[in-house]
Amino acid sequence: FMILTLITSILAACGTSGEKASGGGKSSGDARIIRAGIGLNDKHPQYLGLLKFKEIVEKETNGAIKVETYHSSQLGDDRAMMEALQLGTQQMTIPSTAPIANFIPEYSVYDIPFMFPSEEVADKVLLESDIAKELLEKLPDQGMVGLAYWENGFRDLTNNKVAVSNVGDFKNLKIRTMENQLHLEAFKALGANPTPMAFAELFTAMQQGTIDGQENPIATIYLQKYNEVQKHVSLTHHVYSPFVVLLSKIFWDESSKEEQDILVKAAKEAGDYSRKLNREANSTYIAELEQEGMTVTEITPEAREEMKAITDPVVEKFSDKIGKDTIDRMRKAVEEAGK
Ligand code: KDG
Repeated sequence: FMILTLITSILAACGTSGEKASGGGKSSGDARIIRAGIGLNDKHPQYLGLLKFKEIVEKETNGAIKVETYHSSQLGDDRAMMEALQLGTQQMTIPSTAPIANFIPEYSVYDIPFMFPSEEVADKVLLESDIAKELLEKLPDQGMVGLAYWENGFRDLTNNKVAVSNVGDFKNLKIRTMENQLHLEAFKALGANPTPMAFAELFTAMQQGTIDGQENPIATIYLQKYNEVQKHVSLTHHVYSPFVVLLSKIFWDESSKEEQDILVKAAKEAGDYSRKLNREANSTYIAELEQEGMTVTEITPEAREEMKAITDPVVEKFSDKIGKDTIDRMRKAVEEAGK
């Protein structure tokens, strides 16, 4: 299967008439092609946002740039897709910030538990602060260009063993985390038994019981049908996950200034659209999950404080890697945004 996937993606990267794989493989007329892949499925607001991006880009470039969209990890997991962007064999992907930290350690500032207190604050920081912008500006050194921040959202915990409401309940829970060192360590500190895993493998792992649970925003839990393989959801909101719209720097450099402006504007507009959809549906999804038989547990502010106190030393451990200055500036931006 792996070999087949590899051959398929090499063929696709080369285009039908065998042009070089740099930037966008030209295959339909003279249009340059953006192959855009995500891990989530075609019901998720992220995919609907991607379709909006496609619509805007194709219209505003008069078809000079075409966007091909792939969901459900059809082009690979977050890390593999970012590597493909670096090589220029894929042009676009929209990962959570967490796996970006494997390329740029400063991104782990977004992995600090309980950094953002609300969606409003997250919006102000991500869309307006200098520090958030500077983090995007670190991407070109890694062969990628950050067009905009989108929303994955506050992450909540699901599992099959216990309705988690307190720190003690994490004990020995086998939890899948994203491929991110800080997440892994934070769950260890909470007493869980975490293991990193690609998103595409998650459903089967829960189904087969090789793990007890996972953590993702409500939209993902509902739209990926995790209720079919999970009993409990706890509204821990332990971290706010931004998405970053990433473009291959090779494709970016081959685009005119005008096209670059269109790409950025389209990413921003589609991001607003996706964010709105994500938020509108949230309370409906929670009610639906309950109706489907899951227990839904709210977390008290005291319990959340306790979780924060336990994970704070982990943050301390990572502070050199992330950069003390980056952490301080992010905290200041959060404070400012909350005023
Ligand atoms: O499309 C984005 C997903 O691949 C991913 O980032 C989802 O948050 C996610 C996870 O848990 O892997």
